[in-house]
Amino acid sequence: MSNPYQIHSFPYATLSPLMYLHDTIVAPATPPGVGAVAIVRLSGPRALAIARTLWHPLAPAALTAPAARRLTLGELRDPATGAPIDQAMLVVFAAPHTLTGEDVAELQCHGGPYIVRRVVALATAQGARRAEPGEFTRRAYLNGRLDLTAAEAIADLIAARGDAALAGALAQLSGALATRVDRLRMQVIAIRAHLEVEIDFADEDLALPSRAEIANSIAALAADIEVLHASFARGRIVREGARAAIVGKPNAGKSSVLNLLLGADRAIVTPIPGTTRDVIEDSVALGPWPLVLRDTAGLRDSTDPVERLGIDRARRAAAEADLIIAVFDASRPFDADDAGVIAALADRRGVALLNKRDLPPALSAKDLRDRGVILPIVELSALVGDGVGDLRARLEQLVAALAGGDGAAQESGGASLAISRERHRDALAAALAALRAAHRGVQAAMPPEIVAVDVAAAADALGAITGAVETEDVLDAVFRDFCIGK
Ligand SMILES: Nc1nc2c(ncn2[C@@H]2O[C@H](COP(=O)(O)OP(=O)(O)OP(=O)(O)O)[C@@H](O)[C@H]2O)c(=O)[nH]1
Ligand SMILES: [Mg+2]
Repeated sequence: MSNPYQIHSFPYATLSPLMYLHDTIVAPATPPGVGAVAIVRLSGPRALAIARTLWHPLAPAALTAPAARRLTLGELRDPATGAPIDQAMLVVFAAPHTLTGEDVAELQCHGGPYIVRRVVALATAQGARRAEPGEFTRRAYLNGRLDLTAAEAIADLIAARGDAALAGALAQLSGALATRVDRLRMQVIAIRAHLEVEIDFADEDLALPSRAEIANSIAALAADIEVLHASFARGRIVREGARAAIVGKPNAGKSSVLNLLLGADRAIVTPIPGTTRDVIEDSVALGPWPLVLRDTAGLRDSTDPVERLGIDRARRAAAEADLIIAVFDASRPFDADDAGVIAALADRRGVALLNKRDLPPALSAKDLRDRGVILPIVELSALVGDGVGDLRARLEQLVAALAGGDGAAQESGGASLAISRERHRDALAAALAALRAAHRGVQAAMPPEIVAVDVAAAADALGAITGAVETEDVLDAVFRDFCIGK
């Protein structure tokens, strides 16, 4: 598909030198450690020249200029001493159709940390500068190779922990979000254009849209933005996974349930009530989604100051969770601590577990229902591992519903596109606030100049999402989390 961001130009002549240095950067593109191959990447006007001072073709001298986009085998040597360092492939890409929009050279050497350090040091000795985290992608953005949502999608692809996150990141990389946001922004700009005409030709007899028409189009646009804004809850779950807090009274088997779901001995399990103090977090794949599980301290009235701190953390984890896994001990009669757990479940999604069903029963599903539990109830034995299939299936259904994978989102007409970053959510919220102010202005018959200010603010807020409107702090926020060499 065509890249809608080709229409925006990023004239670096107008950027401050701090934002864009025309130098050549170098960094390993592969992670630190031992591997079959390590890639050292150079980008900038001297990328090819610097690579060629280090790398010499092994084939006959005719091959002195390696063909663009072709891997060529050669030898890396220290230019100062001529000492050989490694055999390596070189591939060069000539600007502008490259990763960064600049000349790019990649040296594929053997994957030893020492070799990589040597190659990077030799490149810097030849005048390259070590890249900042995310600097390659930042250059790609500044050169108009990708918009900010695509840059973020690359980070999301790398961080993806399941098929759903991968699919979401790929859709965003191919421009789904950028196209949607850009269309909204064009509509805002069209409204602004109407207002400008009204300002400029106030005295002329032109067929301008009426106030009511403008108010209606602002309201319709705000409704569309609201839909995208509201998709954050779904999108975050697709990208990061849903968060589940495992809560219950002490000794109910919470840590055993965590270990069972993880298939690993992650949390300490003992017969002593009050074993878990801190929140213990780990994630498990449920179909295409990751589920982040948090095991917590047992909820009860305690006088032990350390345990009380743990219980505070448990309550916080429960408040932050998308889902609650409430664990009850089926081998013990219902007590005040269980009642306290049920009180914490009001209006929450999740599942109630009747654990320890391998023991003689003292508490039934009906007892829990009678005490006001409305969550689905799963009976299991975390010790024996019996019932875990039911639990996983239940949890997967719940996560699917939260992530909009239950078909509801698709039915509502393409609304399955979801934002997954707070940056996007906050920008949409700013656009909404500005449009609402504009709407109030139109209804209060404010002069078009005043309304136009709010409409322009809405367009800018939307433009910040893709980078069509850029500020230094937005760029810093986007690229801060990238790794070196990306
Ligand atoms: N028989 C039986 N024992 C279980 C089962 N699940 C857990 N237990 C035992 O119950 C005790 C407490 O288990 P934990 O998983 O530590 O319980 P917890 O809820 O994390 O307890 P705290 O961290 O103290 O709040 C341990 O001795 C477990 O082996 C079960 O399904 N059946
Ligand atoms: Mg525990």
